[in-house]
Amino acid sequence: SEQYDPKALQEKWQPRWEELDPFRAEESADDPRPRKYLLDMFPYPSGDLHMGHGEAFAIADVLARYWFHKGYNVLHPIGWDSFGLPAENAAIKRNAHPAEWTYSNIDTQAASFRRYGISFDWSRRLHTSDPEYYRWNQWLFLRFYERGLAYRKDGLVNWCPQDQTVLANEQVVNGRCERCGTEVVRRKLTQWYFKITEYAQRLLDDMAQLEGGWPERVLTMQRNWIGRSTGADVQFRIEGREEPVTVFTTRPDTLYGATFFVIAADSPLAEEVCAPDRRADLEAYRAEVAKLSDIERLSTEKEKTGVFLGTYAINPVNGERLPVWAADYVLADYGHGAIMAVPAHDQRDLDFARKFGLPVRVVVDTGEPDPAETGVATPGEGTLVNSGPLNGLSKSEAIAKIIEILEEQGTGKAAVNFRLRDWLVSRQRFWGTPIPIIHCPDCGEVPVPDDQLPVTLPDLRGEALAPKGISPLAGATDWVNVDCPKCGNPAKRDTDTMDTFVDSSWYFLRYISPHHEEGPFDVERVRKWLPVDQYVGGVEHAVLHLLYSRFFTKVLYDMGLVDFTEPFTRLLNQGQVINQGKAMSKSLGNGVDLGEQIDKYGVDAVRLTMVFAGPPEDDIDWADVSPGASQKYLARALRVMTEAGAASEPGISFENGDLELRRITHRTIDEVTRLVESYRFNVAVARMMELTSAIRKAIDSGPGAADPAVREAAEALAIMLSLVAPYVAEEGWERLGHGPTITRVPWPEADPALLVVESVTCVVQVAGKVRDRLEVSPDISESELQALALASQKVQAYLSGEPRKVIVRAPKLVNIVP
Ligand code: ANZ
Ligand code: ZN
Repeated sequence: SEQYDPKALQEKWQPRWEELDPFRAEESADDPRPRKYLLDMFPYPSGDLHMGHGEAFAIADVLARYWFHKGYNVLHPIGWDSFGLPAENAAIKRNAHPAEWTYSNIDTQAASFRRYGISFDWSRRLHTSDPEYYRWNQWLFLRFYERGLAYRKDGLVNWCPQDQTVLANEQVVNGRCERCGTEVVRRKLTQWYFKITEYAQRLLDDMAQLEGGWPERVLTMQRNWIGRSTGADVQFRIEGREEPVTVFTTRPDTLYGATFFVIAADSPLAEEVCAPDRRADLEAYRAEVAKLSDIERLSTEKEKTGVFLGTYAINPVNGERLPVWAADYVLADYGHGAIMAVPAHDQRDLDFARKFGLPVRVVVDTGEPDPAETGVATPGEGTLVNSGPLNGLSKSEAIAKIIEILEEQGTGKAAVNFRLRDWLVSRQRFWGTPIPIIHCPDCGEVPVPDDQLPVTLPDLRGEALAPKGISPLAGATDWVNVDCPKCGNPAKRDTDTMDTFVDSSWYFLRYISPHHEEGPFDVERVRKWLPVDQYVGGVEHAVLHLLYSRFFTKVLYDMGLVDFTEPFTRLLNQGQVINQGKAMSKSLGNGVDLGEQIDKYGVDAVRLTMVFAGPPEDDIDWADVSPGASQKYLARALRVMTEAGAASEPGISFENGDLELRRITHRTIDEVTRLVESYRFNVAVARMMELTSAIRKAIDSGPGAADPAVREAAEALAIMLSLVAPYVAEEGWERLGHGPTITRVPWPEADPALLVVESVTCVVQVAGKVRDRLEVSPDISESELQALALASQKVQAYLSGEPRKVIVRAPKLVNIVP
């Protein structure tokens, strides 16, 4: 039938694609095509695909399909990030195993992806919850362990009371759990960490490789997250303590302005230096601080609190005795957990000094009023005063000078500090990768030998998974109790599982050889495909997944397993799909279901709507777009292809076709190519729509459907349209007499001869004398030409006021009678 029935087309072409398998990436070295690796952030299997997936995958598929047409050997894989809490919570609720929920959702999503017509190489499908995958998480963990990059320490960690597990710093957003929004509290626990801090400087430096390829805002977020500060480490003696205490300061120039000293209340140092008669006060205060969330602690609104510890620190440059306080506004895990307080030039210190009546001494004259009176600190530039050898210097001169002095004295040195903390990777939950370590009473931490990997999860379900604050694995006694691999005595497995961000930190390497058994990936093959040419995904991963993947890549580089240091050459962050100006949510009742939209309008109309809505980075408000209009457009497009197909044969020469339509076609090819290459996909779609109208016009009121130019235009349209509406494109291509599939047909080339816009020279006379020559289009109208001629400066010079008469002979002559 010639009617547009989206569902019929989907049911016709989906099995054909499966049979023809046109999207398989070729591994053979004989394949001469250059390679391209296009990667979508892999989905988490929580239910069916949603509108956000619909957008992200439709956008990425424009590029994948374009590259296939351009003759690249494209790798466009798919898999599932299938460990994680939602599966576990669902399992507890239904008294089931998390795998049931997980794999049934994966099946649902896989079927939806197939219907959605995304050009995946399905042969590389992976699931991170498969033992054949997580075995290599364990293998990598052990390699990190051997290199000192995985280690266990106790300390204060972020704890989510709702999810009953620890969180990495990156998973705490504004003091709340990134996943459930509950306020995070601090707990003292022994946990596993990856030493990402060892790579802080390289993570910063290598961003130079990403300039231009990654959105600037993601680079800025990573830079801020890594948070490099320069300044000095300064050593203060504390009365009654052997070892000096080091503080990190970005303002060593203000050292003479230090009037007190503050230690993080929750750091062990506070306890250690506290005078006996202050112990009780400190204990009470620490109990108060422990109740606070980080949100409260860091709030600038919050009144400053603290306790005097009954001891003094000695300023290394002038011997002054500074009272030592414990306070919550100094954080235990930043810098060295202690500071020199300079109230005149630091607002937090000033608030504290005013609250507790501590002195304020200006050491940098900034020309502003006295902070002691105004309550406003003066952190800016100025001239040093009250500072002995620094007096009269500028801030930067003083910083250089004081560092020199401290280095001479042996009491300090220039220092760099990073905000980045080590990555806490252990979790007290079930549905993740078991940590491959055995704890032996005699041997301590013993790695599980490589040939005993994977350590698979025990079979726990339902109630056994309920959060208890310790890992559910601890309850699986048969699993926990093992013989020590070293000494053979009874020992216990580590019962924590890995943060699922470990899984996603290297999955893009596993796609190259998803069933490889000799290592996490085939090193030789990876060399041929990586780094990823284009990564597409949401901006919410800016400092989580994207930072961790960069870190993993650098470690793998150091291990000699990869030959590049950045995994993703280009990154595209698509916008969100919202509705009525707001994020979709159950409570607002403004959710839109992808499956329902597809049932109603068809896959192609939904995909085209997603791509046409605006630049890929922008949010799409579903209330502002019209999938119905997209569907009507696709019906029109299919109709012109059908009519062109019925009126002429494939393979005819286009040379003698209607010149006007040929010009439009080639101009469209030229523009669409450039628009796709520059990621302006929405404008590319607009050009395709214009071409469709031009074909319609040529059929109805031009040279007619049989003209070769109509076929040429319709064939080009089919190929270009296949980037956004693959089903209509396949059907149109077939009706144009081609087959078996459009997916690998070469991208049309614009003929430069047809891009030249011809022009003619128009002579402009004033009173019979030639005064100007204009280059104009041969089909310019008389009124346009008259306006152009009168606007000419050269002509105006010979006119005073309105001419008496203008004679226009378009396009060649204008004669003006002044
Ligand atoms: C003295 C000083 C004088 C400071 C001054 C600032 C201004 P960034 O830029 O974020 O690295 N600091 C150091 N360790 C701290 C901790 N554990 N908790 C809270 N604050 C801490 O900030 C570095 C500055 O933050 C350091 O420089 C220190 O205060 C404070 F006019 O030292 B400054
Ligand atoms: Zn042992």
